[in-house]
Amino acid sequence: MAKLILTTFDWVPEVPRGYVRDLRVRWALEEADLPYRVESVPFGDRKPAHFAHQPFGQVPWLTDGDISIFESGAILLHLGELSSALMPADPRGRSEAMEWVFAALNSVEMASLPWSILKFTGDTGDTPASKPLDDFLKIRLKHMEPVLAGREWLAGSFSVADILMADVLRLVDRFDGLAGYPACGDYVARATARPAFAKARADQMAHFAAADGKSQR
Ligand SMILES: N[C@@H](CCC(=O)N[C@@H](CS)C(=O)NCC(=O)O)C(=O)O
Repeated sequence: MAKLILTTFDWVPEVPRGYVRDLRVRWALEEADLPYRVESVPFGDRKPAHFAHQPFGQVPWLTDGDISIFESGAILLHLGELSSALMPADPRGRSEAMEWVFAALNSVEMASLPWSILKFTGDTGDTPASKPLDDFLKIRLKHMEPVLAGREWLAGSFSVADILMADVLRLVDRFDGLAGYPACGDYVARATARPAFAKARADQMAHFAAADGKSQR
């Protein structure tokens, strides 16, 4: 039986499928070829046991034996300790990977998520309320563009930093937000062409599709 257990929702609506953050964890597990299994918690009726693992009632979380970890970034850093396919072995490469993990989540996703939420609602980004969010994201992309034009992967070799950065930018790309940033677009295309991403995405889509029609919501 697999020691690593990834928990996600049993079902989500169509729109977020392919983008639920368990995909980041699946992607890392597939890259590292680590055995794991997936368990589900109700999307609708979130029980105290769910909040005991994820205090915000969200997903994903990962258990590794008696360790339970929430936050996709923390989970990927934990997995990085288990496989050199996810984290450079040399100290400089490791610190570069870690800084880019935080940059993905704390500098880029901080700007991309509010922007994406607006896009989900159909906002065009040019209203007085949404323009500052549009500008905030554009500043981040403007600075990511030369970084990604100059390297294949963020920390030398492919790492958990690339899984997080590519997944963050992928959601921007979904709403054509990378149109003026070709290096960012090429990076997302390069990352998502990896077989481990394709497997992770297909598995997530199959997981949620399998629940369609069941009456647990
Ligand atoms: N910072 C958290 C965010 C987790 C998150 O936003 N999860 C979403 C799915 S991608 C969720 O559970 N949404 C349902 C909700 O917020 O109620 C992480 O990276 O793990």
